[in-house]
Amino acid sequence: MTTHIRRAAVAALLLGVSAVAVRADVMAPTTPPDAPKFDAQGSPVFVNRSDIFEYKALLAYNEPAWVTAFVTAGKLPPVADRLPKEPLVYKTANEPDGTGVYGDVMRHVIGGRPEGWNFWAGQSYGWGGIDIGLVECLTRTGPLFEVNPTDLQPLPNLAKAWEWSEDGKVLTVHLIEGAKWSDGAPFNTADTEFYYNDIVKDPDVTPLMGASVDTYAGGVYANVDDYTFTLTFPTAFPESVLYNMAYGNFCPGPSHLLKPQHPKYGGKDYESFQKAFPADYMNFPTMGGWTVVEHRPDDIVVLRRNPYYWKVDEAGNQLPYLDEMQYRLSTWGDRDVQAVAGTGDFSNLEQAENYVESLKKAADPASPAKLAFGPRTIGYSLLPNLSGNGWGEPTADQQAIRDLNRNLDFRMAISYALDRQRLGDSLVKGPFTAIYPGGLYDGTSYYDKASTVYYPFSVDSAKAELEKAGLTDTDGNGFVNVKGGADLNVTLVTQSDYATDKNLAEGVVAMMADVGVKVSLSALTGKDFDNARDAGKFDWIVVRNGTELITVVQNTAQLAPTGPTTSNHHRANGKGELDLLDWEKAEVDTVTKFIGSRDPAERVALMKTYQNLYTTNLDGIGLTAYPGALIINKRFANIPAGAPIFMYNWAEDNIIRERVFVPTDKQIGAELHPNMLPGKPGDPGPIAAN
Ligand code: BQZ
Repeated sequence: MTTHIRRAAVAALLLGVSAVAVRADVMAPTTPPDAPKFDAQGSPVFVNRSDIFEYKALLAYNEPAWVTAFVTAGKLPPVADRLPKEPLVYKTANEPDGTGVYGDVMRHVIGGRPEGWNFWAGQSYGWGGIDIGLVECLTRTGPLFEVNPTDLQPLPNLAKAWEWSEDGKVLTVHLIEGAKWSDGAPFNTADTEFYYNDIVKDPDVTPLMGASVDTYAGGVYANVDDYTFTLTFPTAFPESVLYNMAYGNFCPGPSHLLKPQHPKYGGKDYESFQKAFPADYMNFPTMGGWTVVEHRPDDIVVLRRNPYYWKVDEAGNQLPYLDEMQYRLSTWGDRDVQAVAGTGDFSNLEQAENYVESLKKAADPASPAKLAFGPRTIGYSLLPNLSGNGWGEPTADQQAIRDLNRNLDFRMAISYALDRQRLGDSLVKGPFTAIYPGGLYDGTSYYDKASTVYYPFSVDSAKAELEKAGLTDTDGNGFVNVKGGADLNVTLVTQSDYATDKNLAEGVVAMMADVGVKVSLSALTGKDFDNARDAGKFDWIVVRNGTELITVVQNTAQLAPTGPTTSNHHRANGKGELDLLDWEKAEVDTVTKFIGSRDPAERVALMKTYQNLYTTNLDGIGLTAYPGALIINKRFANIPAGAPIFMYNWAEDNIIRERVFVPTDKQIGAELHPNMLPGKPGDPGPIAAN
């Protein structure tokens, strides 16, 4: 064996890759280069969960003076009667700028569009923080970025407490008592029971983020009383389910409106159920700080404060401090532009192409906005469709591509073909982007470099692996051919709402062409993209990664195809069959063990195994990773230091908007419905006191 091959073989063995897999003309897999040093501006003030809030009754409560006019007019009960027995009380010491004052508006700009308000039947509100401010969940994880790692557990929210049985198979959950929906109806276990048994467990209903029984480790739901329920599990202590009770998952809807529309309870059919509360239906009841009172399609969505919101500050001020939220319906790129210009108030600077311009504008002392970079948590992957048994109803040509996708040589060829440095530089030059092989991110708590296998850029290695996969250019036109002689032609689905997604996808098309693989781009807007992804209608897809590859403990089940619908690129076919490859079965086994483990050292070891399986087998093919920056108008107070734009959740959750305020002398008088409150469900808009 020549020295070169021997060296490659030894390197491969050290990395746990079979020496046989490495050939003389193929570059040996290695570990990824260290990410360029990039210090996040500002770091969190780490606290324990108990430092942030508690649940307790206060002697007296306050509300904005203009709201009292509604009480005087008999349109609202007194504020004390609108609050739960023990409201959630934010502690002043954890409010960066202390007790706030009422008034003003936060003006968001977003790229999505509301489809309707039935989040529980899969309708999108348009993202960008609309749903985060309306739909509250049993637990909360966004603010965990500032929680000491030694105290890391989901924060209570609508669930104020929980405990496990001795054997770890029964979780008892205690809801906040006496909280009300924004229309005054009681919040209780009628809502959680409907959510679990008639949304999550109903195979004909899919909530917006796809929560299924697998999200809750197969739990069986039972009510105990109006404010207590249990989940009984087949395995002991699946503690990760508490993370899966946060945003996007266990966020109950108002069963008093939803249930009558559900086919099981007299509703016409499932389609009517999904469409029962269209985007022009106003004042849909929420548990969030605000409620939608106006929607001008393609123009703006306006929310007004929820007078029954169940959170207060230590001075007894009912929250939120901000009376209004606006969501200008534009594009994601425009959000950055308007935030630095001061016509918008908030942006997650996540499209790296906008960094230089945004940094330049924000650097001006006269800039209306402040910009702060966080950790490198925005990452993109190319996901090959790994289903071989019909998920997404493939044509014969598409099936042939899936069969190739399931061949490691083919996936290695893709990785070797990608110059990830050039991909990152095509977005923005400088220390921002890092070569990302895929899997867990460098710089996050479970990352282990030695467990990470990286197939680096090498055109020759890519061509050699294509040949091993049976692909050669038989007609000499520069593109490899499938059996039967036609050019292999892969369709790559990407999201057209973001310049970054398209730019990366175009980079992949060009680099694959350089090694002789023809790739055609299919750029889809928001919902079409989400639908194509969830239905398996793609050969390859470029995705912006979710929180599970950053935090591991949030949405853990989505780290692998642990259930029929948990993976983004390998789901069960129409018969519910999931044809896992051997290494996928090993991933599932590793993730399932992690979910059931309460031993920190064991969990670290399991994630090293997971990372090695994922990157050796190229489950997803990483592209690039980079830090995001939070852009917030300077007039706002109580913005926590070091708040990342994305970690356990997006910044719209992380900064705790219900505690954000604008000092009176900085308020800009931009409310569109001053001194008005949400009307009754279905009313055409907000209402005045008189
Ligand atoms: C942040 C986020 C808040 C969804 C969405 C959007 C959808 C996806 C993703 C992000 C937008 C913003 O992301 O890009 O900065 O404001 O809304 O929800 O990309 O198309 O389906 O997962 O969160």
